[in-house]
Amino acid sequence: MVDLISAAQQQQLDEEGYVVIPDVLSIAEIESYRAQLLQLAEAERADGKAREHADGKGQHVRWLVNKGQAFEKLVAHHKVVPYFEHLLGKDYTLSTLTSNLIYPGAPDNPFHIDNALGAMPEPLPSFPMFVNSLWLLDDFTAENGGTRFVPGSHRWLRKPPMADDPQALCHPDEVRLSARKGSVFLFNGAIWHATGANVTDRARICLICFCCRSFLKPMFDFVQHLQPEVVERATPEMRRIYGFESRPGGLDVPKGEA
Ligand SMILES: O=C(O)CCC(=O)C(=O)O
Repeated sequence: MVDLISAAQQQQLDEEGYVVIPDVLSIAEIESYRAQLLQLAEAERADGKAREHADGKGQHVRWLVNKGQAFEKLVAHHKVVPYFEHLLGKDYTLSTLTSNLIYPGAPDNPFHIDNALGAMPEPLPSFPMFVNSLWLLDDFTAENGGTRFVPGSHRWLRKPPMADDPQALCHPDEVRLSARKGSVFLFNGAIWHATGANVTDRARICLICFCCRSFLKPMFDFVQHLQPEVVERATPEMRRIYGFESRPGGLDVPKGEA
């Protein structure tokens, strides 16, 4: 049974560019994902394979569906899929499934917009191309690295200032996400956003499920790089989200080479 988006949420998505979906993850799921991510992050640091950012105070653990079966539950979660469909069309695909660990001492990061939007000429497209979702494994606050973002900035069709411009670290209309763990912060990838500084003594962690329109090139090539058992377990909906139905091809293939 699919949960429907309310008219107020649709309006908020259109005008403000984001929504917080409450109570997506249970306490047991939150604790289990958080512990798994901390373990994976530590192992990747020990192996010299860590994907660090924010002066080494931030870390991404990527390719999650190949690193634990529990992460597959995020791919087609019934409480979140309707939002992606609403914004990106029913044939949307997964671009990355990753995570962001923001450790104590992390600084404010400069604003960015997601993926290919940063390389496109202005004005940016006026319809959503990419939709990001952060699955909160801690309460997010203004102190612990709650995401900084400028509500409604997707409607400006402009890129944020370059990272070395002081205005990339401060906008008069910016807010810092304050939301409960277990909720999902879902937003148009064209919103100006960034991780905030963590001035507490505990890591702030989220899972990230980032999706795009089916005609765009995803950041991760799931079709090529998923473990065979992950593909085997995938439902038809998950296969479509992984991108198995949006590969080049079709009828117009050179003779003798099909
Ligand atoms: O973890 C966060 O607060 C923000 C993540 C982010 O900026 C992104 O996924 O593009």
